[in-house]
This record gives sequence, structure tokens and C-alpha cells, in this order.
Amino acid sequence: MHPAKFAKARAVGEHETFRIDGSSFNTSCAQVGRHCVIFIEEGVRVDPAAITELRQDFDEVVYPLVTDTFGAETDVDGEERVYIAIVSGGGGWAGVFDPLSLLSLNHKDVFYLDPKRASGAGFAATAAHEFQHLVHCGHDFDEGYMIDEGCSIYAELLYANFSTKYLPEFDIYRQHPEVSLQWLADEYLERRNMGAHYGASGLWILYLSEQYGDLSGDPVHAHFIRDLVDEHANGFEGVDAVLARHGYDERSEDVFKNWTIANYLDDTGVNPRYGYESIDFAAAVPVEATVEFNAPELKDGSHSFPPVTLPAWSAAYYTIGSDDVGNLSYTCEENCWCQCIEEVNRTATVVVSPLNVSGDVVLTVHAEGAREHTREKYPSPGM
Ligand SMILES: [Ca+2]
Ligand SMILES: [Ca+2]
Ligand SMILES: [Ca+2]
Repeated sequence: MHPAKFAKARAVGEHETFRIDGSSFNTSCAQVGRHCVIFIEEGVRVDPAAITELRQDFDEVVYPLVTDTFGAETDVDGEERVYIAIVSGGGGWAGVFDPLSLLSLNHKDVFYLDPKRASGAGFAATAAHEFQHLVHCGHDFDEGYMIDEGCSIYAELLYANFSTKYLPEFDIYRQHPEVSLQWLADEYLERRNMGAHYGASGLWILYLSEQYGDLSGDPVHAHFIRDLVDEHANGFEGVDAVLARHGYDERSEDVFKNWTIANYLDDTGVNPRYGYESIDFAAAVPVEATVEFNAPELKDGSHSFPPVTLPAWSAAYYTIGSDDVGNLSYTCEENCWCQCIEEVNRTATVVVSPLNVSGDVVLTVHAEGAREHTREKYPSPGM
């Protein structure tokens, strides 16, 4: 029997206590919608019009969008409506989802919004973000930040109909490609590189959706992201499992390489894998270093850039200017990856990444006459 049969419908004015972060909040029910029931902390004043707007937005847009894209919420409490509690957490957050609220502390399908944000833009977008976390937790409670926060940023983007006006994180990440796509717990807890990590994670999910999933235009893959949320394996392992299930040969490492190029170029005209269709970026990605060769220096020459220390799954970009740019080749040490992204006029752009290890990366540019040297140093397998 469905637990909802036991639940009594919530009524306006009813009291409820929510516990979060070691604090208790006494709230009362402000509005009951079709898919949500909104409680507000007692003594906190919020413009009733903002609450009405939130209820309507959640019922008509957020709930159908999030459940269709990411899956249904786990109904732990027998109440068919999602609890939205508006409480003054004071932690600087616009909204919070606490897995403990779902699993033990309150035993409710609940997320929290900050009353101070009620009058500003993005109240319902934050609801989309937090509701995605609630859904994701119900399907895979121990998924990491890269996938889970990436899906929440993607939820905000869908809610905003691909307007990036309120998502500066994408360009923050593009200004900091030295930040790892992997979002580890210590960085999250110390709140280091937050904007860049949110941006990288969101772009990663958007890229998967556009290239392999929901936004690819192929109805066979229309629920790729929902499958990703439902996949119990975490991080890249989960992505690999869903790529395999959808019949793709590419795996996370292949996707990551093209993704670093897409973030720089954003030009699907060069290669369908080298850009985003649904968004544009405000500014160019900065390059780590640049070098200029004059034609006479090219003969038998090579140039090694100074080492740059990079974490796993990050990238750095270089530009090389030369009259003879078509006759340059590029190498970096074992385990690292480099690729020429484009040659325009007399400038080549090269991306490097240490892929799954962190360490010093050295990019070396070789002129045509130096190719024999390159072969000696980096013999091809079987030669
Ligand atoms: Ca419920
Ligand atoms: Ca998991
Ligand atoms: Ca997972």
C-alpha cells in the first residue's frame, strides 16, 4: 500500500519542527500546493506574494522539470507533496539540502530556502537546485559532488531555459581551468574554488547531456541524465556505466579530452564535440603561456615551456605563434596528454592535461626539423 494513504494532508497554519545543522526551527505551514507544502520559520517575515510565486513556479515548472529530468523523489514520509522549509540558516547559503533530513533527522522529503533570497531573482531556481539534490539522494545517496552538484547546476540552467544570466560559475571555471573537474571532499568542506567547481561540474553534466544524452536530439538517449542519477556507481565510474548502457564506446577519459577543447573553443562548427549548442560564453579562456618562434629559429629546434603543476582532471592551454605553424608538433611526458586544438593564421593553441594523476606537466613544441629527435625520445610502440 502506498504510504501516502496514511498521511494526513497538511493544512495552512499547522506547526512543524525541522532540524538541520544542529539547530531546530519551529515553522508553520504557509501554503499548500499541488506538489509542495511550504513551511516558514516562525517570526520570520516573508512577502506572501513571493511565497505564492514560489508555490506556482514549483508546481508548474520546477517539479515536472526536475522529476522528468532526474527522476522521482523518494517518498520517505508518505506525504505526496515535497516539503519546502524557509528557515534562516545564517550559513550564507541560498538553499540547502541535508541528506540527514531525508534519511534520519526529520525523515521528510524536505529542502530549505533562505528567506533573505525570497524577494530576489533565483528563488525558484534555487528550489530546482535543492530539489535535484533531494531526488539524487533518494536514487544514489553517496554520489560525489562532481555529479550531484553538476546535476543541480544543470537543473538551474534548465529552469532558466538556458539563460546563463544567473550562472556566472561557468565563466568562473573557464577562467580557472587549472581547477580539477574532480571535486574532492576537503575542497568542498573548506569551500575552496567553489565557483570554479560548480562551473566545471555543471558544464560536465551539460556536455554529457548535449553530446550523449537528453539534449542530443536522439530520443533513445532522452533519459541519459535520469539513468546517470539512478546509477549507483559514483563519479567517472558511474558515467562510464551509463555511456556503456547507452551503447557508446567512449568513456569518461575520452569525453574529458573533448570537453576541455569544448570549454576553450565552444565551436561545434570545427567539430561537433568541440562546443556547446545551448549556451555561449562571455569571455575567452586564458592561456597558461605563449611563445613566439621566428622562422629561422625553427630549424631543428624545440621549446619546452616551464613546468606547470596541475591536479588530476584539470587542463592548461598554450598558444604558439610561428610563420610555419603547420610544421610544429607537440609532446608532453608520459601519462600526460596534449593536443593541438586549432591553428588559426599563424597561431596554434594546444591543450595539456595530466589526466588522472596530478603533477608537473611540461609541454614541448618541436619544429619540423626536430622530428627525428622526437621519435628517438618518444618511440612508437612496436618500432
Ligand atoms: Ca514525500
Ligand atoms: Ca553511489
Ligand atoms: Ca551515481
